[in-house]
Amino acid sequence: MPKRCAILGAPIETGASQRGCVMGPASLRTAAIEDELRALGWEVSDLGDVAIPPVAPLPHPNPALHHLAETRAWIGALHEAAFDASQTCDLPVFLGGDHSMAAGTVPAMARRAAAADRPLFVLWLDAHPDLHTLMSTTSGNLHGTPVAYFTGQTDCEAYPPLPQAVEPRNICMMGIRSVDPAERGRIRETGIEVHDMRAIDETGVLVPLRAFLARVAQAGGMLHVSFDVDFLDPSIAPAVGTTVPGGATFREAHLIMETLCDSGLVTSLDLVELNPFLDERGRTAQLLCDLTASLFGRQVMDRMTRSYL
Ligand code: 4U7
Ligand code: MN
Ligand code: MN
Ligand code: MN
Repeated sequence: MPKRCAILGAPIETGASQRGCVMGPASLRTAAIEDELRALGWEVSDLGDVAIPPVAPLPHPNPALHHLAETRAWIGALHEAAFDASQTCDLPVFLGGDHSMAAGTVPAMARRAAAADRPLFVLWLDAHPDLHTLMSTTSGNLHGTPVAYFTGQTDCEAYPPLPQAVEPRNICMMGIRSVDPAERGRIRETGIEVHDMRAIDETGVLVPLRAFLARVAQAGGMLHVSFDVDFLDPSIAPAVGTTVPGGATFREAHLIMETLCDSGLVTSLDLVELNPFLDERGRTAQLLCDLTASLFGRQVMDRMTRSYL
């Protein structure tokens, strides 16, 4: 029986510092993501884009916050739509949209996992830990806050009530290379596993990834992958508003996706922060599409065994 995938667009850009992520889902569809996954033997249904009604401004004690009311509405709408999408398939793919959308998708996947009596694990591929609370962010850009919210930190009360928090020990971050002081403290307090770019230089991507996947398998967990375009080096992925030098290479990123495929553990995926306004002839959208294909089973050469350990 073919495995089923649902595609859900999340054209949200109110969490980012620059405009353009609203075009992310359209750009990934133009790169033919649906056809690619179908060619790999998956049954794919495109559920279209989520939308929100107009909202009134929401006051907040942190005057730096941008677009709190819209972002809050997006989080609520995405939570419901992502949960519904996950009920129709094995592996929903959420097309972003800025990373504040993970405040909708990840809690929805935690709710789905809890209903199946399984723990949710999160692989966070990003230059940033996105661990600001609504009080600690100084930029006020809410795409820097989803991890604080879905791990149940205080000072995120202006977001919708969290039905199901993600355990910090079930989160693994890779690619990190830009951490603000408040986030540094929160990583220490929560004990979230962080493999910064120096660690990846030292061990490669497979050592920490295999150890994490073994933990997920051992616990019988579901696995959500949140892929921020700025995880990649800006030289191969220019279409993002928050580029940081020294990111993952083309092969490091594909090897992660190929290994995730072999593990058979991934149960949902975010593709976030793609800003097509900043792209060069669609190359970042194309790369993101190819990386997704690797996660869904595309191989350079057929392999007899597909072991990830
Ligand atoms: B992204 C930042 F200050 N930490 O809070 C902030 F460095 O979803 C960046 O990972 C946040 O792209 C980046 O504005 C959010 C900054
Ligand atoms: Mn703004
Ligand atoms: Mn991010
Ligand atoms: Mn980032």
